[in-house]
Amino acid sequence: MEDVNEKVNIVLSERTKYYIDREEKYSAHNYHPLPVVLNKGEGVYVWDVDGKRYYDFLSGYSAVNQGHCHPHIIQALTDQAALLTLTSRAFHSDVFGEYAEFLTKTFGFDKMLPMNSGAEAVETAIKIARKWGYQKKGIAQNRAKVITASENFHGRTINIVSFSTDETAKNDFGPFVEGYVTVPYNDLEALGNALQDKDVVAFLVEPIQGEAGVVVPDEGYLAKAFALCQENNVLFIADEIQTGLCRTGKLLACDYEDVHPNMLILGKALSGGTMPISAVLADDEVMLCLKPGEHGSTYGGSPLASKVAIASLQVLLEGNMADNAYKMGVYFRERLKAIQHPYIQEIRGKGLLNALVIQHENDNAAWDLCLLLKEKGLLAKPTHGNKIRFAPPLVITKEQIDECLAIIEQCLNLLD
Ligand code: IF1
Repeated sequence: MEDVNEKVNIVLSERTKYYIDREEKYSAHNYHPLPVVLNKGEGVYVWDVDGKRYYDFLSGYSAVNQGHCHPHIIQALTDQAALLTLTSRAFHSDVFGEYAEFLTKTFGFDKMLPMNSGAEAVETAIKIARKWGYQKKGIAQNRAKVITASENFHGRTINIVSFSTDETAKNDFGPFVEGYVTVPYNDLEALGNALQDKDVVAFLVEPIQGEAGVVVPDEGYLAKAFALCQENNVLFIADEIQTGLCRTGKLLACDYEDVHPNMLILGKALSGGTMPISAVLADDEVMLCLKPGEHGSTYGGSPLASKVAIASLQVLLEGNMADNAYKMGVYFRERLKAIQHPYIQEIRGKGLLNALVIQHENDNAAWDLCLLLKEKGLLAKPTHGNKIRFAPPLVITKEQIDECLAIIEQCLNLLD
């Protein structure tokens, strides 16, 4: 492998090219991955097919908060996999109730509804909110509206992209679903005005916008938005699929403002990166609007998912991973700012959900920087052009952060 010269000149091994070419030939081109082929993960590290080790600063988009292949989670997975993986919800299992009790008591809700992908859980929350609107708020049939924020990301289904403001996510996927109102993120006046519409059943929001480039709202925004929703008898739905489960330095990002949402959506790290596990949590007044046969999924709440989710949550709680994320996040942002590199426009985030905003005349600077970082042993990916998300597993140590800061500074200096 040639060393990196001034221009980002990446030479791929024959082995790497083989795997990339095969994917290119036989799978849809719905992603543009960094040119690296991984075959092993452990803790904060992943390895490529040539045996090179990297720091993983994406963590599977915050699904691997616990670190890759956490032994306690893998043990729970393999033990249950050998016993009983799926009953469907046509029958009961001996572990789903244990999972439901653990999850609801951990987050302070009466009930949970288990799903698989994050998008499925978002869809579920919207369906429940509409039901609640018709049955409890007395809205006329098919009039329910949900308020969402501009630059949102909540998944890729047709319904969810119906309220996306990102043309790339919705272009040529119409016709779209009605019943959504968009307000600017972090704008309480706009939200207050939109809440005057009596057909509004819910406000669906990310406590920090991940895909938009780790956009942190003003201090107090979440609390005041929640209060406005309460005043107008509207459900506040927190999508904590990416910000939840210790990622931002608290168990939930909503915890920074003591907001207890009417509905909480979890996913990603709920399985520690092993399999799709998501859930919606709410109190009885909302959740019991759903009656048997009105919603479900084949794998939701399976014995396998139940045991994996219990283990994943145990690891986060018993490992005090929120505390480490908080401390390492403060340290990381302070040390990165101290570099004071001319290409650094902004560093923002909470806990270990951070983004570096690049200022550079070359539009590909963020991508080029990620290529350089890869060469130096750190994997990260740009989001929305000039922002690079830095989100390592929450088990990272101060020494490892120091090593990564040195790599980042070295690559900023290599970027021409
Ligand atoms: C992709 C983004 C991150 C999410 C929030 C729901 C979902 C996601 C706040 C849906 C999923 C993933 C999806 C993945 C890339 C990644 C992503 F860039 F797309 F937006 F993390 F920021 N709510 N986010 O972040 O969960 O159905 O994927 O399980 O689609 O490219 P999912």
